[in-house]
Amino acid sequence: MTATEILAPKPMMPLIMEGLKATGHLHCLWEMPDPEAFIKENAAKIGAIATGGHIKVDGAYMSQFPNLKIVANFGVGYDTVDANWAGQHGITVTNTPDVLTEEVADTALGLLIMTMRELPQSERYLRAGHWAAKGPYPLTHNTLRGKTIGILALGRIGKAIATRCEAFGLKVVYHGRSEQTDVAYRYYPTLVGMAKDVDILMSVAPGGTSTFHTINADVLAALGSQGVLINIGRGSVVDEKALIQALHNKVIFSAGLDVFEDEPHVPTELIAMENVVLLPHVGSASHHTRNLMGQLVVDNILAYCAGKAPLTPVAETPFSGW
Ligand code: 8YV
Repeated sequence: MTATEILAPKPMMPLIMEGLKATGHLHCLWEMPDPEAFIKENAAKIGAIATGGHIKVDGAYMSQFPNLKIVANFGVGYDTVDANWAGQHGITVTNTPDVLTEEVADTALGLLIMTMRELPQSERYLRAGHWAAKGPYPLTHNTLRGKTIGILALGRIGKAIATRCEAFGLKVVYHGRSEQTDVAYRYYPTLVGMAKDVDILMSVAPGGTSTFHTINADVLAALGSQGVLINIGRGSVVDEKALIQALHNKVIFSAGLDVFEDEPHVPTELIAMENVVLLPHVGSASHHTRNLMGQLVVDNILAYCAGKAPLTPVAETPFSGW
């Protein structure tokens, strides 16, 4: 059967809700008096799920819907969706690449400069009245001048960050699964090897089991006491406990983090530290970019509804017809 109905398990941004409601086939699970009963009664009719990473869309979840064809994920990262399972069961997963690349790269550079030049700390200093009372904010230990940055995962966003870093005069190197022939940056086959050689480690790596705790105590030790970690990718890539230890024991100098292991919960140890800059996962968070991402979610599902190819299927689920 062609499953015509669309399920939203959790609320998403108004642009997505309105775009999907306009089909006349959207079902908002949180509005149901008995969500479980709704799923039992309507499972076979559901062809599309729109998700924003708030719930785990794993094999167990997807298998409730025998005619599910598409899971449209809000975000370029789709670590909350089991895309391998989907691919094995004829379900297409879509994400929202490209439209957020420049915004996330901008945020990464902002976070990098904030961390290196202690801008949030110096702003706090001014607001606390210390400038007038105690004199100027101390000179910062760090600067971007003469530094080398190592990018973990040189994908679309990694490359946009690299371009910006070059413009700032930084030397760029990278580590990833494989060497890329179309870039001039030096490739390091191991992360520890790269961490030893760089001043700044910039993680853009996606989440999921294959990258879980890739940045561990060994990598942080290799980065060294003058080293700075910036994470704009996914919190799960960094062993947060090891990071807290490393910051506490001055194994590394400082960190700038936009993502965390258990969002929106940020360890109190990190919040108490002066040598970290913490952002609440705002990499892509402008109206401009989030609207583009939201529209892509809608357009992927509308493509399914019209029997057309999805716009942005992920690598694990190449489209071969509905
Ligand atoms: C979003 C992101 O904040 O695209 C991603 O993978 O991490 C961000 O752009 C996130 O997807 C919102 O849920």
